[in-house]
Amino acid sequence: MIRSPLITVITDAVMKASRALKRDFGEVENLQVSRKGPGDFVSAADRRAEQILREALEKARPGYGLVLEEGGVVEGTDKSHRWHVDPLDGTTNFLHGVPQFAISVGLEREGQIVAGAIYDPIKDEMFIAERGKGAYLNNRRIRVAARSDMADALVGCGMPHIGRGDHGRFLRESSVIMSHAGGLRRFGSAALDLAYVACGRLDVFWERDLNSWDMAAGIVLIREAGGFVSDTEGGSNPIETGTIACGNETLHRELLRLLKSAPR
Ligand code: 2AM
Ligand code: CA
Repeated sequence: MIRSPLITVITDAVMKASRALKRDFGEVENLQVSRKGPGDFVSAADRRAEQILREALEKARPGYGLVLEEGGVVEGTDKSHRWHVDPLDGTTNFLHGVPQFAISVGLEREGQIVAGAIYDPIKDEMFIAERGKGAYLNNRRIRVAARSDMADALVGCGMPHIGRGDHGRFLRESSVIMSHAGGLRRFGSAALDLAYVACGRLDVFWERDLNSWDMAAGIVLIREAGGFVSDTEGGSNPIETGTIACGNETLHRELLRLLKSAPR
């Protein structure tokens, strides 16, 4: 377990916000039957969790900037530190009462992601990592999976939906992956998918059209778990391009090769 002051700041903030989110998830399950659905309620839950995170992080580290999914960019006086905060990753799951969502908080220092946490309040799984100190799930050290054959691999992905992304491209890419992979999954929370790569549940993962708050914590988790992370073209900065591909060294390389082989 990492017991640094920084990790304590992050996990304390995340646990505080998770209590509100979990309570609200209980309500959402009751709202499914209402005609209007739980949409507005979920937006409020999202904003509430973000507010709790923001207050806790600002109190513990005054001056750090923030990049918030709901609130946008908050400039800090300390120009070398920025939090990337997703108070509810997997919003569509949450809205539909599907228990697969997470809070994700990552810290950028001088352009590098140096620490992060991804917390699944339903399964009570806290994934944490700090640069140079390893990656952990609850109190256990985690590693990416060691498989080297795509035919045995469980591949995670994110798919675009109505009004978003390039649907044709996703179909062409997933078609190539499907014909090589042991299995393909789409769980609906990119942050948790990245955490699952870090602990070896998923062998590889790719997705396009993501934002910094979806990926920041996951990037440091996977690297500290011995994995490789790039954008979908193999470039070194997923946050810049908004695309991500990751896994162990061998399967990450194979994933990039397969994506490249898909017709444009
Ligand atoms: P969200 O739940 O916080 O919106 C689904 O494939 C994944 O993509 C989720 O992690 C979702 O995060 C993320 N995502 C990022 N930007 C999105 C967008 N504009 N629309 C839908 N999902 C988005
Ligand atoms: Ca998200």
